[in-house]
Amino acid sequence: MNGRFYITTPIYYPSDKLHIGHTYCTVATDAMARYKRLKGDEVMFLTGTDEHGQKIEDKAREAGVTPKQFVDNIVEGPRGVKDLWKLMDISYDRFIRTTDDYHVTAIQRIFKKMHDNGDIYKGTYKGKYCKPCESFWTESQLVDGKCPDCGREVTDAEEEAYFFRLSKYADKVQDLLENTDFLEPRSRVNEMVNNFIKPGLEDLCVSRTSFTWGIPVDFDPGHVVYVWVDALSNYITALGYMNDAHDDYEKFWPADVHFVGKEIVRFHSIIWPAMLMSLGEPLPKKVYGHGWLLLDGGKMSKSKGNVVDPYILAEKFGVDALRFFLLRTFPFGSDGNFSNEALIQTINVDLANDLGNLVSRTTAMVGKYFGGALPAGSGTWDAPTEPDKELIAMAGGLRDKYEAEMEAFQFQNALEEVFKVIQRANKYIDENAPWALAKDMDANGARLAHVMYNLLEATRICGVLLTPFMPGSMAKLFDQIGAPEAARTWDSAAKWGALPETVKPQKGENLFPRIDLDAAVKELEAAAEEARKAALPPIELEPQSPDYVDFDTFCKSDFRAVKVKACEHVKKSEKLLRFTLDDGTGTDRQILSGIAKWYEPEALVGKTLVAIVNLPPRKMMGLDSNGMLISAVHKEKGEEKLNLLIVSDEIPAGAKMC
Ligand code: ME8
Repeated sequence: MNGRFYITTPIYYPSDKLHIGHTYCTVATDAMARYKRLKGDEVMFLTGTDEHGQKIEDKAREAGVTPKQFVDNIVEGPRGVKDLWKLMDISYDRFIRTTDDYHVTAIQRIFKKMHDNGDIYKGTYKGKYCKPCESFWTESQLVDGKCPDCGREVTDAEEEAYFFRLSKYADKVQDLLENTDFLEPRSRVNEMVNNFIKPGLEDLCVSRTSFTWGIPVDFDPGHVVYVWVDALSNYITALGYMNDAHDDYEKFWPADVHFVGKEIVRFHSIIWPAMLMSLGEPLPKKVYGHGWLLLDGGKMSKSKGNVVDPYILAEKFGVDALRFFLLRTFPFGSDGNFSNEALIQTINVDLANDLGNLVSRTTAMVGKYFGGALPAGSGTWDAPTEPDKELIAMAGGLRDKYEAEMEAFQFQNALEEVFKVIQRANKYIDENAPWALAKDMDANGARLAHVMYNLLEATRICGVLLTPFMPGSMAKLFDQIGAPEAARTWDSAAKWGALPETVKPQKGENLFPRIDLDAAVKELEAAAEEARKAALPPIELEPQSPDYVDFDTFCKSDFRAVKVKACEHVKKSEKLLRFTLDDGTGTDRQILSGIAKWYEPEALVGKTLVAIVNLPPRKMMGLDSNGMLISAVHKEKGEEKLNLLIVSDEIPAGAKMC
């Protein structure tokens, strides 16, 4: 009997463009949703964006737009969140934005309901707040005085606020975590219980008054709902809970699984169940906390500037190869180190070599030896050889093994099982040496046809099971091996022999071309450098000094107009120019200045500049420098820029600047 399956990704903060780390969870969720649909389940796959909070308000202000304009651009705009999911072939059924009217109304009702039942009360908030994480912390939760999630500075906060009686639910939540399979992987349970519940679960501050970009508490103007209460509730409001925009709450809630990154497990496994208990609603069946994609050992994040752009990778290597890599390479529950080399090697070894070659060799041989179609009878053989038996047993038993791994969200293991069969099939080609059999088609034609049939059939079964991971490429693979619709289904993946005997494969385009590792890595590094530069602020200025200088001290600095009589490079120095200057005294003044990077000496001759002339003389590269030329400095895209102060030629040499 087919069932229903409700799966969610976290809803993303549209404070910056998404990176490959964000893509990871959504691709995993998509593979899971497609797998369940393949099995015949009715699936609801929810994703969306979490658009409120101070961070977004601040970013919008910096960008000079309203918060709504700011999030609209990142969610709906070019190369925004929705574009990215389209590119990555993400088959979500529903997309929620927490600024959607129906969600806003539902949150106000949810907040009121918890208030009316006594679980939300008014008090004063005193504590620590981490702005980037939008999280409140108690003193005891800080690590070295800093935010335990991101390690950044926290600030003191005190304001009138509403509180949620989280403490009331501590025992029930502990029981849920310790005595059920609610939270996986199991290792995350200890972390939650020991770090958060056992030290004493305090009531949670659930409203703010210090900023406005949030859902207003409708019965107390000035308060906005804490962003996590707003965000977590998306999983039910998107189904129509306390609103009329949708009506599938009864059908899909409780969710089968929430996939979330490990740093937000706390919100999903403690706060979220407590909120649902307060609302009297059923709890989700499972929360799965996946690991992070790391870059050079650290979490990828925009604020660290170490992000990998999924657009660049997908455009270069293909969407399916990227999807496959993410789930094939890293165990879902643990952290994994992303590298361009690992990506390219996975594509070359698994996809180009093992799978791609299997398909292209087999389809080419059927074309060459049988003119494109296998003869009737190719599906059976009276005296199966050991390799026949092994290949058929492995491919025939693959679906069950794969299913067990997929049900446990072990994507890497599920793919490992599939690739064992692909590798076995490649070995089967070598064992049967079709090119040798083809030398005497009268004697060996029937055997050769059977070998080809077995190869196509093993490939087909693998293709069905790879479809959730690489939907576009597997549709092409089925066309190439000649699999009819009925041989692309979940049922057919457990049936050896679902491919018609007189199958007509079509050799087609190379599904996964081999990639030149060195060249591709160089190109990617260059693109990353470009992107890094583009992300830098266009102009960066030295902050103004907060300290006063007293007037008399300032007046002691003697700035004069000076005219350049001669200018040349200082020998053996890349930086220094040597200036001979008319300073109005009648005696030439020599100043050395480290500006060779920005100026050709000849171009400065005749110019009127500004120098401070009463600095003590200094020796540089064996030459005296008597003063300093004044320049304006700033940074553009991270690069230092310098402009000498060149003033009007009408100013006579020696004129004092004051
Ligand atoms: O947390 N590797 O949003 P978000 C793996 N709005 N996963 C990563 C990652 C990385 N390098 N970087 C980010 C939020 N993620 C909230 C969710 S749900 C009710 C509200 C994952 O955009 C991260 O772990 O900061 C999280 O699960 C998801 O991307 C969204 O992160």
